[in-house]
Amino acid sequence: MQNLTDLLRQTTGVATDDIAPLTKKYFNDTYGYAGKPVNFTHAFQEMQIKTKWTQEYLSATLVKKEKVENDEGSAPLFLSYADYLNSPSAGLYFKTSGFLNPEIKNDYKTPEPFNCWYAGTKLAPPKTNLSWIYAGNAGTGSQIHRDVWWSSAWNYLLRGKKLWLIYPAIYSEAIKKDLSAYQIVPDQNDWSNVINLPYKPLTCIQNAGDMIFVPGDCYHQVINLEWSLSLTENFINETNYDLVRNYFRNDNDRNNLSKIEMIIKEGFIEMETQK
Ligand SMILES: O=C(O)CCC(=O)C(=O)O
Repeated sequence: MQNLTDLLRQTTGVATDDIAPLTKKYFNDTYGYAGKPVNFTHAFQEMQIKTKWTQEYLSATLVKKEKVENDEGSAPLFLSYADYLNSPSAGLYFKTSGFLNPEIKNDYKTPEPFNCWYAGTKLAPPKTNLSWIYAGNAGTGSQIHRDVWWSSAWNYLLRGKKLWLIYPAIYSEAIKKDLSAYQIVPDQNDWSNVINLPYKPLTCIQNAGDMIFVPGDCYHQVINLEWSLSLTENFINETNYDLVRNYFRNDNDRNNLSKIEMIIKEGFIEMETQK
């Protein structure tokens, strides 16, 4: 790890902010509207799920078989959380998909700064759930990507350590044309590729209890440095609706575009009534 920490000193860090509590106004004014990535190191240290979500609890609750990524190149596996924990294969990355079961969803309340107009819409029940739980050993992680519908995300780490490489939005067009040039293959003995990328990412090591905000227009790659368990949710609200609308405009599906436009309108009306 020493090698990596030394190398990261040669990069620009993701902003860290030790404010607590985090209000919606402060978040929107400082990071949300500006689309600035940040690591909140204090505001969420005490989230109850950090202690409640033990291996025993998650094994008893996450019983649905999920498609688990396997870095050993074999076909994807379908495993419950307990199956995943019992698997001898070290390179599995367990990610929930689809709706988190209600029991798990009721274990936490989305922090107010990250309220989501799509998740909260009264127009029709959301078709997809934008919440995921991830668990994986050192070396597993998420390849370089932008988030679903170009929405923004918060990622809360319950256990472990993650390395984040987040590219400022200005590089997105160039990165999109040459994604593989930005894909780092983790090597615990040699992290030099982190500083040899064509465009330089902002970097950050996320520790348990930290919450990272990733704006929807930033490509990012995440590598687990230890066994890690995290909860992540995407959101659409007054800070980023325009980006999401652009995603649907580019997608050429008039039906989806008109649905998201109705959700945006509903979001603004809701905001007005809360004033
Ligand atoms: O924790 C991870 O693997 C990365 C999460 C992430 O980037 C995402 O959900 O978009």
